[in-house]
Amino acid sequence: MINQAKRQSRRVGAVLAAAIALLGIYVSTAAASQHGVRYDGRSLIINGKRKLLFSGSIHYPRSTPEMWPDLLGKAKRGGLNVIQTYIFWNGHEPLQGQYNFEGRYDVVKFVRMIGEMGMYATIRVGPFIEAEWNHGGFPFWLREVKNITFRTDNAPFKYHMRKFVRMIVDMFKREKLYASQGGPIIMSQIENEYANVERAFKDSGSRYIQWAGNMAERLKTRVPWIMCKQIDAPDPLINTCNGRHCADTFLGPNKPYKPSLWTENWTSHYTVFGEPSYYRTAEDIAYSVARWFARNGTHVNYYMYYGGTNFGRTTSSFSTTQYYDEAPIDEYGLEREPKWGHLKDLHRALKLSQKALLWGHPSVWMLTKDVEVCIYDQPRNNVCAAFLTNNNNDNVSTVKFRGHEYHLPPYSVSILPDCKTVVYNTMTVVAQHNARRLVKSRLAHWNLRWENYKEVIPTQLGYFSWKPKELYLLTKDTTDYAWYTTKIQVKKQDLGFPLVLEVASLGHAMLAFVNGEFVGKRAKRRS
Ligand SMILES: *[C@@H]1O[C@H](CO)[C@@H](O)[C@H](O)[C@H]1NC(C)=O
Ligand SMILES: *[C@@H]1O[C@H](CO)[C@@H](O)[C@H](O)[C@H]1NC(C)=O
Ligand SMILES: *[C@@H]1O[C@H](CO)[C@@H](O)[C@H](O)[C@H]1NC(C)=O
Ligand SMILES: CC(=O)N[C@H]1CO[C@H](CO)[C@@H](O)[C@@H]1O
Repeated sequence: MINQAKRQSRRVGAVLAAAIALLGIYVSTAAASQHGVRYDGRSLIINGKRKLLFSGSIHYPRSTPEMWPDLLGKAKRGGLNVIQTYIFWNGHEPLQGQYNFEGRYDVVKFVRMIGEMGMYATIRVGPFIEAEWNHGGFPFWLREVKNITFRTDNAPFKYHMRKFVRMIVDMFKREKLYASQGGPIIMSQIENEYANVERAFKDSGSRYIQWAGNMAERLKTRVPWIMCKQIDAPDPLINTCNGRHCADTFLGPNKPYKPSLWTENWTSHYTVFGEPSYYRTAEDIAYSVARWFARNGTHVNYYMYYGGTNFGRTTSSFSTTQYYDEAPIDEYGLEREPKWGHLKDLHRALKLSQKALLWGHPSVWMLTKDVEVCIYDQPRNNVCAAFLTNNNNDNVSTVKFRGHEYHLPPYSVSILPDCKTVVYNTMTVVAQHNARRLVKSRLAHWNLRWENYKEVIPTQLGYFSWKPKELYLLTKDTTDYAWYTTKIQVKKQDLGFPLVLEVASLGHAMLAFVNGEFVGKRAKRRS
């Protein structure tokens, strides 16, 4: 829609020389009338147009602004038309009232760049985001607010949440970044997988989720708000699916007039220390995405499309600094083949089926005990697209469909954009394979100056306490380390008995010293 605005403005410019002054007026008046995002049971409708949406997560603080144009370009060439990101509160407000929107945290620049590339953006405000991010995105100071309880019907929490969400929304509005203003943002998310904790909060939890939905709606972005994994998302918010196989696990939108949106389809898994990295094949991802579109889906998001790097201390406990290296774009910003290419081919096949998918009539039936047919049909306009799913994990299925014979590889979906020709099969990878080889950089050898990152280790905080203080409270999230020292006088008559140092909680890891001498260590494994 950026392109559309540009094209229109060029026309205006041809008629009137004072185009620049006029552009502003044109955009703002047009915004009020035709721009905006609506939805119905089939899809999102962006500025009056239905679209199939292929979205990928790229988190701005997990790469540098210098990398963004290249990453976004690769995403676009991979067939994506939406970029999804979380908003990272503790990066933006590390100290209460002191904001940071610079460098890797320049989210306005990031979103604007997405628009300039002709793509849309989805903004997941949270503000609790999890995201394997330090403290799930909450700034440490929030915890010190009197009487606060996070993510429930608690007045101090709601006060701070609303304040932050409003600040972010106002900023995007000021920069005219919502689709309703001619910008790229087509959706925003409030909260995040709240259903995981809702039951623990009982009534207060459901009151909170209603409040969060209403609070978000009142901010009047004129683009839809969503809640992921939240079956009771209040109207008009859309409940969306997160998972690996949403076509077969999602219970569906909670109202018939809401579309099926998939906000997190895990392309891999984040890596944790001490465990091998998780691998998900291109074929398996393609299978579940093809099935999703076969069964009424119109929006998918790859989590992550590019994971990047957890710089400094931004990662959550146990997660490595390398985030989703197995995504279609690896940590270094290189296409990971055949994942990137196989998904690009999938997007092309789905786009060829777009007319049928968005306007056709869906029907589903079993052709044999293993083969499911999903078609989208509009005989009047001669439009038809079909998906043939072979659910047999071991064997090829040979079937007849509309007078033609098809050999369907095991565990695969074939896409027939004209209900006749197979243009894509999820098991048949034609994208080239590649491998990453690490070689010493000539540049690095030659003239690159390395710097050490030094974490300041506090020596004395001058604290005295009868009990060890909680680390987080003590260090205010400036470091992950603390020394606890204590003095024990051993009486003469006890000498000769074995002395035991007992520590009730280790945190993640502990080194113990007695009289300055190292006596042992313990590290907890991830639960
Ligand atoms: C915190 O809660 C206590 C007990 O409910 C109440 O007495 C106190 O006024 C509250 N403090 C603040 C700052 O809200
Ligand atoms: C797709 O949507 C149609 C119309 O809302 C519905 O009848 C059908 O059951 C849906 N198909 C699946 C697989 O959920
Ligand atoms: C695949 O075919 C073989 C040979 O006909 C058969 O024994 C096996 O049960 C089949 N596997 C499945 C999952 O149907
Ligand atoms: C909705 C869905 O598919 N959720 C699954 C996501 O994956 C985890 C394991 O990685 C499952 O436990 C969930 O059921």
